Amino acid sequence: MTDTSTKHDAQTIANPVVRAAANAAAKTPLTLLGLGAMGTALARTWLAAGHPLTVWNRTPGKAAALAAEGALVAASPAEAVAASGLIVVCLLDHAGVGSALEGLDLTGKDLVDLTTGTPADGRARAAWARERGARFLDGGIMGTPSMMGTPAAGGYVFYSGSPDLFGEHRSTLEVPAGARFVGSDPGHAALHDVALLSAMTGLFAGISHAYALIGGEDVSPKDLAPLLAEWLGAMGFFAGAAAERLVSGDFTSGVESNLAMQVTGSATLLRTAAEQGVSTELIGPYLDLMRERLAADPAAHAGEDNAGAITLLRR
Ligand code: FVH
Repeated sequence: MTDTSTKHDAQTIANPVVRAAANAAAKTPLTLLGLGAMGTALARTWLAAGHPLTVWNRTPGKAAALAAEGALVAASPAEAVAASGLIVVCLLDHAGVGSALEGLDLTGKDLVDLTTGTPADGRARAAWARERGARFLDGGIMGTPSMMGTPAAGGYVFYSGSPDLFGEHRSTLEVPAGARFVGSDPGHAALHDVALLSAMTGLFAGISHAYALIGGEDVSPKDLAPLLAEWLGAMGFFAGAAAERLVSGDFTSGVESNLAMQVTGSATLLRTAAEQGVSTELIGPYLDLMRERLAADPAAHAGEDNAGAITLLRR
């Protein structure tokens, strides 16, 4: 029996015109609502990869450049949603998504919301989409617009919700940045996103405090910068070490830097801030939490790792 598929593949590979047509045909058409900084960056990656793309933005002028690059511009959210089976939304906030999609027919559509929101926002949008006959994925973008379409930059997107939608559209969703599926609970993409953004906020707070400390001295921020980056990288071990302790419930075995020592040492951080005329508003709350943990039961907690203080935060 003749293997026609092999013959066809050979023809396709040999003929660039046939190959281009086959590539375009293989690209999933999609619609993108929202052409802010992030939406525009996402759009460019799908256009560059050859995906037929329909776009809509509340302020129409922002679509002009993308139209010149090959995007179809829809005049309304309804027209945009009708154009494709896969709808990606990247607007400022959850409320904006609600108003843009209000009253639209989503029957049989695949809706992917990349707008930053809370876990509750993701779950509410999933239920809302299900009621309207759509499959749903929530996404949390870990990256900035300039990282989209640049794999070496390390950006990626957390996804959660419909595993079927994710499986079917994974290759399209991976065009702008890597895709990490974190489960069928539609709240979990936002949970992972916000957990990492919250940790980043603490990191930025610490770096800000460090720069303020050297502010009045003959020490350049440029000289401190590599030292900060190196030290924070070395201290990144705390993420894994704290996870081990939280899972085992053991905060005392093998402790090298015990809580009593750290609470005493924190006075030095506070006195240095006072000497340098720097507010402790950024680092103070974490030092207070360690003190609270020690004060609750000094005999039990003095020898602990400071991961024990994490247990106080769920109030
Ligand atoms: N930019 C970043 O660094 C990041 C990084 C990681 C994730 N985010 C999130 O992405 C969402 C969009 O962010 P963005 O950077 O595109 O934001 P803007 O440039 O401010 O554009 C906002 C777009 O949202 C449209 N919009 C706002 N409100 C409404 C509404 N009520 N109805 C319809 N559209 C709305 C806005 O339209 P316009 O002002 O141009 O008319 C823009 O298209 C966001 O969740 C980030 O947290 C960004």
